[in-house]
Amino acid sequence: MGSLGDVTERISELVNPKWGQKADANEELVDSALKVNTKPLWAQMAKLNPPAPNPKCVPFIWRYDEVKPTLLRAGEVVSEQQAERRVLMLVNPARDAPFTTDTLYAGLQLVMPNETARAHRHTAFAMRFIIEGQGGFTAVHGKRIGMQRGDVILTPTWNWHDHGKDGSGPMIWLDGLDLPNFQHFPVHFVEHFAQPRYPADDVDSTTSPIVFPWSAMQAKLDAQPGDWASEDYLKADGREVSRILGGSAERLNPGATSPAVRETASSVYHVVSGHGHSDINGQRIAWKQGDTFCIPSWNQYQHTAADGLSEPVYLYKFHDKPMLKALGFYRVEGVDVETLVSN
Ligand code: GTQ
Repeated sequence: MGSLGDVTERISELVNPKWGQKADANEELVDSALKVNTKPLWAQMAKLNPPAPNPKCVPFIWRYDEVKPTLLRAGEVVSEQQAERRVLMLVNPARDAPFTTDTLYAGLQLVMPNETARAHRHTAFAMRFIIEGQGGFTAVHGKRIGMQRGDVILTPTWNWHDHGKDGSGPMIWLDGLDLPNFQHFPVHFVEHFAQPRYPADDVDSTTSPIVFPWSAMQAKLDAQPGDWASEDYLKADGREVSRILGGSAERLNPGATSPAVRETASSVYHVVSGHGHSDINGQRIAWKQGDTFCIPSWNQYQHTAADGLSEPVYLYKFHDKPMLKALGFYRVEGVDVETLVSN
């Protein structure tokens, strides 16, 4: 602690700096700025206003064959009580969890027979793509939904949800959540229900607004003309599935290539069936059924189905377009910015 005189002296120095004490005027200026908790913007202008979107995350693929053995082992080693959710997070090699891209989180979740992933609710929004298994179900706010391979099931913000499984063998699905948002917005929290399961009744997946059966999605894709087709997952009234995350599925006939896209949105893709490759910013990534790969913002991407397949390739993806559009952050290369500005 200094004396009152010291404090008065220090305040007087801050309010009335004596310039020209240091040979380097710039260094003196920066020192002085730091003393009053400020920093010159001009030293960081290009970093804060970069010439192009600059995601930290990099394109990456998680091969199902490589991840699944560890996930199944977790089913033996980690009990349902130990793990509120038994998930292997898909962590981008350029960042730590929860970043799959800079805005999206993905994880592979496993439930074993007669287990309960206990009921909770949280601010984060989830959309799940069912990869494999029989007899799995998720209960969302009192509605129990049977899981079928290829279905997309939503867990809207703040809805109670628990997961379970009857029958034999593992149930595995891909979780997509907006968890990276909460690194910036400190608004995310969870509440646990008093019992492991929230009371629920069975519902018909074909009429539930939070289930998108694969059979219906495939029929829509197949009804479109052309070697490449894309369909959004939309609510009955045409809106995106949430204000944060959206989703779509694509069909690529054997040998077909999708249009090249470069957008500010990022995506997590999952290969529903077939095999092929994606060219992502000049890097070629080969994939097959079960694999999951990510495309960070502004990385140009284009998919190609392998030649000589007897069936089309189907891809699922979730993305952050609804959130970016709501905030006015969505841009796609080649589209005139002026038209977007007037929206
Ligand atoms: O199933 O509720 O992958 O709360 C991450 C957080 C799944 C879930 C995740 C979650 C869940």
